[in-house]
Amino acid sequence: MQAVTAYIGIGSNLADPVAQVRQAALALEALPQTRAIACSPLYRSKPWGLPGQPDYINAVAALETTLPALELLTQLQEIETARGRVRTVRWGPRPLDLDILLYGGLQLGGPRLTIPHPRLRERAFVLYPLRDLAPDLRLPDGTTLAELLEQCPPWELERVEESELKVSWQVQEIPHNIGVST
Ligand code: A4P
Ligand code: MG
Repeated sequence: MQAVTAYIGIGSNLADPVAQVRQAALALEALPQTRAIACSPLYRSKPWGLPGQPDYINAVAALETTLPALELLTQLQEIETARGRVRTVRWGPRPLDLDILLYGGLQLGGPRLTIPHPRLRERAFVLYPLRDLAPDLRLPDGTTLAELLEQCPPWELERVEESELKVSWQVQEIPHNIGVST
């Protein structure tokens, strides 16, 4: 299988979220059949969906992988479980949440997996780190990231200071077309 570029949303709001995101980046780097390309800067964001929980730390990672999408999801869920994730309340607090945001040009609506991620378009904590990695990105339906950003101000989103960070990858320039490769 030809390698596909996948974007993974990383989120944490429990148990030292900055460290959780850093560890998650390392775990993604170690996935089989996968090469880590880049990790965005980290952002602090107010909880979306369910108020009254701690602030989140969010980032997005770009991977090149030959894992099929469902197999990638299984691997991500194993990483979440290893980080102590217990699924209780939807949108509730969690030490680690890993979402497949995009998987090449794939559009999928299955019982276990929806790609692009169904709430991608309305979440500043996903769109701004995606812009850091791939400003010219297009969704499989042709919508540009720039169009989505226009509709989604960076409300209650702030960059985490460099001094708080120890993520292993540098942000790199990513080729323009990877968001639509298959
Ligand atoms: N699933 C379907 N599509 C996908 C996909 N593209 N990637 C299924 C990952 N999983 C996908 O997810 C429930 C089920 O979604 C999975 O079993 C999988 O088969 P989950 O992780 O078990 O539960 P969840 O995360 O509570 O639900 P959900 O709907 O995935 O929530 P979200 O959308 O991940 O939101 N606020 C801030 N500021 N930052 C955050 O990161 N995250 C959430 C979680 C809520 N509020 C937040 C943040
Ligand atoms: Mg999730």
